[in-house]
Amino acid sequence: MQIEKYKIQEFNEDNLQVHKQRFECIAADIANVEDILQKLINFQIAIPSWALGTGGTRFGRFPGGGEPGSLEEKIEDIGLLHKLNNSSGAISLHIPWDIPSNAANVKALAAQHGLRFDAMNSNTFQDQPGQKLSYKFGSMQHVDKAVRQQAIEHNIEVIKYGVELGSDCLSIWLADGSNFPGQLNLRKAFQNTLESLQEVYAALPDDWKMFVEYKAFEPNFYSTTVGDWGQSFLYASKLGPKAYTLVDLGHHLPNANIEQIVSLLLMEEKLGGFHFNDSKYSDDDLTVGSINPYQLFLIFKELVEGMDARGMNHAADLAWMIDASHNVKDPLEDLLQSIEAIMIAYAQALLVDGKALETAQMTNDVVLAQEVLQGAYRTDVRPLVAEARLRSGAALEPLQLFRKLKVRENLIKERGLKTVATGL
Ligand SMILES: [Mn+2]
Repeated sequence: MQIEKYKIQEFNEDNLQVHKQRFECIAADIANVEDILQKLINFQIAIPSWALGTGGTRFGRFPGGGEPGSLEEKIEDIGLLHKLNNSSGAISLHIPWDIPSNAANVKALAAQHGLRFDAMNSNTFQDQPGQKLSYKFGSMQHVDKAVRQQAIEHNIEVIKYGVELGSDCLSIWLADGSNFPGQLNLRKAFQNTLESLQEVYAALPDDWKMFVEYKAFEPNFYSTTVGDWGQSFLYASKLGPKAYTLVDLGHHLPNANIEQIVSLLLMEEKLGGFHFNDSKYSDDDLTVGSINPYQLFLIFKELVEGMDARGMNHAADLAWMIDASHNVKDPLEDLLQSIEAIMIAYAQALLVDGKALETAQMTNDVVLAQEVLQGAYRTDVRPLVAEARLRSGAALEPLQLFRKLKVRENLIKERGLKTVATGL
């Protein structure tokens, strides 16, 4: 399915008057509104190829219709999102779920939709058909060197696919760990993992980055070999300047202060990438901003402040990606909601009065510090985000237009009701 430009323009014209009133009302209070709008226009969030199909749990899966059955259809879906919001101009692939059979064609197709290839994701958390050795007891940590070697070679293969597609980073999440005390020698597991990562690191092209993602638990429930930011930071530090920590919002223990983690990683120049989602108990797959939007804002406030302190480009210097997979929502509608939540939190963070906050901090005025932060958080920035979309040719209200154009119904007509996205 294609969304013609004139349909977006028609929709925007119908909604323009109401939007303009709302926008002018908020813009009058913001001195640097043009600067903020440009930052919002520039900001792009990568969509992972596995978020386009209905997710499941270990209890079951209830697929929707019209899901993308091939890499080409996944690119088409992300192209639709990007057309609607102009904020999802990148795709993050997972190997082996999305092996490009013809990289040049795939790259050209993505370019037609205005998409580039963000981080490449390897997979040593499940066994593939025909795979020689099993990852049941881990991959890079495994007690058998041959299993470790297989995991290393897989990651090097992923880098090769990424080079062909124009990506420039490898994202590694390891399910490695143990389910019971005594199962693993924790020190040896760390050392084996480090040595394996070092071999992959050695195969990185000069201009590539490697992200080491951490996760507190699951699928292992006693120890995880890259379990928290401290362990990831340790690997990244030992590996070298091309290795960074990747923060996935849902991979922390309950009530962790993620904004502080982000702040310190940025300070140490070791924050590389970001996976957005939300979590209620200890899950990692809820829509970003759906449970705790204030935390998301506080994280963005640290990101903006920390990146500005180092003169970094918000849009280009960190890898931004959504990492969630749902079992009750239309995946495309969910992604539109996710992007909206991210843009709102980013816009609110850009509104924080840094000077006033610093003054409050330097005078220990705790009350004023809270007022400054919450003043930004409680501002309804939706008209700013909509204006940024309007100026870049996207839809004022992407979700509304998605429904108005009956995108899902059209995809079901094209692809059928019983398609299953690869990898899920
Ligand atoms: Mn993740």
